[in-house]
Amino acid sequence: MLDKVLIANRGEIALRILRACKELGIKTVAVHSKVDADLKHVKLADQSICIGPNPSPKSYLNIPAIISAMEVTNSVAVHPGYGFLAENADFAEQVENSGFVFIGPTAECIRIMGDKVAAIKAMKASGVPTVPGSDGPLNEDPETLKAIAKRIGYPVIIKAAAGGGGRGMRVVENEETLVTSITITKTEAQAAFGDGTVYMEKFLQNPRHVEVQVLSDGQGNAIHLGDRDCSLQRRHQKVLEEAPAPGIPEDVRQAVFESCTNACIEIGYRGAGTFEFLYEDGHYYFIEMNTRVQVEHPVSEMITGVDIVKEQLLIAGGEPLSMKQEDIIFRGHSFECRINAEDPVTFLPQPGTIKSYHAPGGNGVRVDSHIYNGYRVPPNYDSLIGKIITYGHDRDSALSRMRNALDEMMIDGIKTNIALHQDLVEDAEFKKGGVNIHYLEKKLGL
Ligand code: MV4
Repeated sequence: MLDKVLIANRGEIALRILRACKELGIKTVAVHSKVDADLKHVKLADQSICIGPNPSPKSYLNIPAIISAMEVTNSVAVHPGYGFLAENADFAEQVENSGFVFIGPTAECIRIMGDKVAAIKAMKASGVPTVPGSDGPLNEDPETLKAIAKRIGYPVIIKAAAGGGGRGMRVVENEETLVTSITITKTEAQAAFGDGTVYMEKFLQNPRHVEVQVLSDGQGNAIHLGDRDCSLQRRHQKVLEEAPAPGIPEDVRQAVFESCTNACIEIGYRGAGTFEFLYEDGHYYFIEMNTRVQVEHPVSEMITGVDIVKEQLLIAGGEPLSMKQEDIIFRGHSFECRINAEDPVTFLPQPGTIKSYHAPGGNGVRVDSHIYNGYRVPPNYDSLIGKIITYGHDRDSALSRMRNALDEMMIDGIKTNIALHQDLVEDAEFKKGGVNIHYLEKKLGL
């Protein structure tokens, strides 16, 4: 068991990690920037250290400062949360080379998944269904490129191997614009990521974003915690998620779950991970793997009873997975609304002081948030200030609990997106289940 864990993150996920550590009797170290000294988890941690000024590159992304903090506090492991250094292979490598435990997969695994071409190749080899595509990086020969696109069929999408999460992509409708589009995407990828490698996929017009949560111990054991539907997004920012993904044929789902756990074993995956798929017309297509705990992990916890962050800590401590797939009982339905400090019309971040806060409650309602009365939301970081998660025996009851929870939640002093969520939970199409990735942006008139 890990003795002392340093939490290299902030906000709600830092508090989430702190709670899991405390449940397991693990000592905690909080690291924070100057403006974050009053964060809730900083107050609750056994120890805390200021690692630098407010800009993330000088604090939460400052690798030497974080490793130094581990040294001076005698921490044995670091939990990176999500964002910041969570998927930085160099960080994982330096942590391990300094004799500490990185709570996550090996640096090698992070590096493979960070290279989308390598990730797709590894997944395809393990039997995970992928998007019809170039099966590797694109070269410069116009005739070869045209032949690949012709085989796949237009429209196609050109993606940067170093991209992901919606960065470095371009849709191509026909052969006339193919070669120039590839050249532009390569140039942009080189400038943005220092790597101009690009690949081609069939462009799926109206897919859903469905992802599969896995846990794997790196000792030959892997399980899945089912899927989540994260199609409600705006500009690649997820807004409202649910588990399970509604309306997918059971045999198709089970086959893809099994391919994910097989892939985990084959690549020696360690920790919590997420396989991202596009789902269209009854088929799953793998697009990326996330090698971290995700914002929306609670909906999977609600329908399985598994504490994903506790499992991450146990796996990092060297324990083999304590449960088998048969032990995982899927029950009911869960939704998560991400509460952001943002303007409801412009979606611009709205930092400021929370004058008054009342959290919702009741049966099947969970709130993961670090905010409190008098807390000042700083302008330097992501605008996520909390998440409301509800559970119900079925989709309708989980949704009606969410409706009540949103009505109960009161945040005074800053603008939030609560009203947007209140609108969404009443939306007729969303209530039916299964809207695609374009639904929210279309509804918002974008
Ligand atoms: C796609 C696609 C359609 N076809 N790939 C955007 C984020 C990145 N993770 C992958 N993305 C997409 N890849 C093919 N072959 C459409 C998207 C996409 C998207 C995916 C998931 C959630 C929201 C999205 C919004 C726009 C485009």
